[in-house]
Amino acid sequence: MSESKRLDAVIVGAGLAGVYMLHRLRKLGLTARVFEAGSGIGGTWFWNRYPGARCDIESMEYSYQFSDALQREWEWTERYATQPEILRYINHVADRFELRDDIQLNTRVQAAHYDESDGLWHVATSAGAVTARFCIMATGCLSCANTPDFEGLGSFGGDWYHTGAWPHAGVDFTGKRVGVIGTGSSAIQSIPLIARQADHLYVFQRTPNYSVPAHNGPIDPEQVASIKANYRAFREENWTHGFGANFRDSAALAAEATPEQRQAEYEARWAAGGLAFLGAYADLVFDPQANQTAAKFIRDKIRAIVQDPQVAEALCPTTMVGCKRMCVDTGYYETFNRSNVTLVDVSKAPVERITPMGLTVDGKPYELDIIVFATGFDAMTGALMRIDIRGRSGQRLTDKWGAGPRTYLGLSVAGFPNLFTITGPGSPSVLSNMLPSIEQHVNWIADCIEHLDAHQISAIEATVAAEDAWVEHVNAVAGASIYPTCNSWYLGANVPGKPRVFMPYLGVPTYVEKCVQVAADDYDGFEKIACGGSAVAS
Ligand code: N01
Repeated sequence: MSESKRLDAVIVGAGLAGVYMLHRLRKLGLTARVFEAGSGIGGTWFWNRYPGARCDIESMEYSYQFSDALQREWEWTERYATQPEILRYINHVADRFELRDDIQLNTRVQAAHYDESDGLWHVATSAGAVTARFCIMATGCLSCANTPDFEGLGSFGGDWYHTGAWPHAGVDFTGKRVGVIGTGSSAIQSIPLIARQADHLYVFQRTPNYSVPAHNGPIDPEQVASIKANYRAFREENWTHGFGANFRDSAALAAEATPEQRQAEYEARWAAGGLAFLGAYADLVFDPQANQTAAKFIRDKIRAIVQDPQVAEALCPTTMVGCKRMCVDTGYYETFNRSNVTLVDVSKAPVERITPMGLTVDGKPYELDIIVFATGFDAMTGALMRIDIRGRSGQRLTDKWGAGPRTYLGLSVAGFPNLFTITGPGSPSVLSNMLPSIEQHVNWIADCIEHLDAHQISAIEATVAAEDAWVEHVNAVAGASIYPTCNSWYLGANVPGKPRVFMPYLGVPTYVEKCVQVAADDYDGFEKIACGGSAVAS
């Protein structure tokens, strides 16, 4: 690409966010190009190909709604779609809306610098430079794999993989001694399948997680027909829920229910399966005592499933339910009844080092042929911070966010004009059904750009005051909940040295209302620069 290539917008990342952003900008008549580091589109669903990878939001909800024809015609096969099926879906969308011409694969965006003299973003990629008025980060919340810096990794004589960068050819575990490090969602999905193949599986667990059964299966055609007959209403109803998904939220409080009522409610939700378990009572994520009623219920389930009492106890979390993201599994706890599976507690004595033969914990060697790092991501900020992003006066995003991310609405950063972050920190993002949240952000950004052009405004940027107030609000809302009570990736606690700041915004409906109001109030909290350079009075 030549130095002079000039676009209206650069979009970074060709996952579900980047693909739809391109579609919206094309409809506005803008020249836009998506740059994607991978060799295919799909983002999360391109990279996370580990065994058992599937979405834990139900298929009928985890799909685009911008095209009624698309949502009526696409047929999901299972209650929870597998990674290959979702990847096929994204590719179908790219073909159906003829988006591929403007998606450049195998191209990593390395830097994006705002030049105040020309009001443009100067973007450096691994395939050359480009300039654009808008720079839109569709980089994903969980796209920067975190492989802890274990001593001796380079000396390991076997093979190792990270769940978030899985080989396309797959991995054959047959007859192998396998170690999985981590027990988050990726591990909990992959462990039952790896255990079926491996000669022996060692699970190295630092913190146990709560998981509820998926009860996955073929999608119910009658349910599909009934949703499709009134898809819009189904979406609208789901969007009124706190997590923006159909968790069958109850208004009842666990604190006010009798033990018998709670037991019946939790049993019914356990039997139905899925994350809707958290919708059982309205106070579960706000009242620690209420939360512990759900925690005890799940611990009792674990003790009933896992035959070895010591292993069962080690698998029982002591944290609040939901403060680390809840998991949804198929046969996870049952897997620990297999004779070829060993749980190794690394909470007190960590994995000391990787050796040529495997790894050691507390002086004890474990011989392994394959190590699977299910160790998660530098969430929400990692993918942005590894790009050299500089705003006004050359300010680096890494400096601005040195003590934690600061945004207005998770969409805009003061000092970085015409830079947008899709599902950025400070927005519901990972505390919501990601796909509708992506669509909401893409629509907001596209509408904003349309507004700017209709009013001869060349640039828009969050004010410091609006950003400060928003960051304070995000923290205040989180502080009133159980979320900051454990070492989760929501807080950045999984990455050594990362500032502990609660990053997502809790509460889809309040958030969406705020975004609508901001736009209706002539982009309240934003500074606008008229074409020609002067500030536009608000
Ligand atoms: O990552 P995680 P993930 N030594 O961060 C452990 C989404 N997702 O890839 O808890 C030993 O949750 C770490 O231990 P601890 C979903 O939002 C969705 O599983 O920090 N262990 C933890 O157990 C999810 O939440 C889907 O003490 C170490 C694990 O590694 C998010 O992605 C599927 C360690 C990391 O768990 C991330 O999930 C998959 C160390 N040095 C993922 N470092 C679905 O939709 C880390 N750990 C289904």
